[in-house]
Amino acid sequence: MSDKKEPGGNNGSGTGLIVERSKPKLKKPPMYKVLLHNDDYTPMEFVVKLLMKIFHMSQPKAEQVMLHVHTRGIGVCGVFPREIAETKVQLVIDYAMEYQHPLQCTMDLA
Ligand code: TYC
Repeated sequence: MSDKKEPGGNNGSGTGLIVERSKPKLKKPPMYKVLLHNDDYTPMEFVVKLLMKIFHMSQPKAEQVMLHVHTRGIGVCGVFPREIAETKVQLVIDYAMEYQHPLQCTMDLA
């Protein structure tokens, strides 16, 4: 007997019961890197404070990330689902603007 006319497959018993495979179709949300960009004007101490405040980094970790961005031009502050990444980017931009620093922050698919 052929299974061709049973799109969901059958159980070979001849009862016509369709066997459903129970593979969950839930997908993990796409994740985004939040990227900090270097510039020549924003003070190093300000960047460290911002990383501690917005990304909950320890001071040594924040100093490490700031120095990475300072020397390499760009660096990852964290990886988050889209809405959280968008919020972090806006918090960084708003905080920098409040103190009139030209610090730039963007996000990119991880
Ligand atoms: N380059 C800045 C300076 O020398 C420091 C800095 C680091 C600025 C990281 C932005 O994302 C940045 N004061």
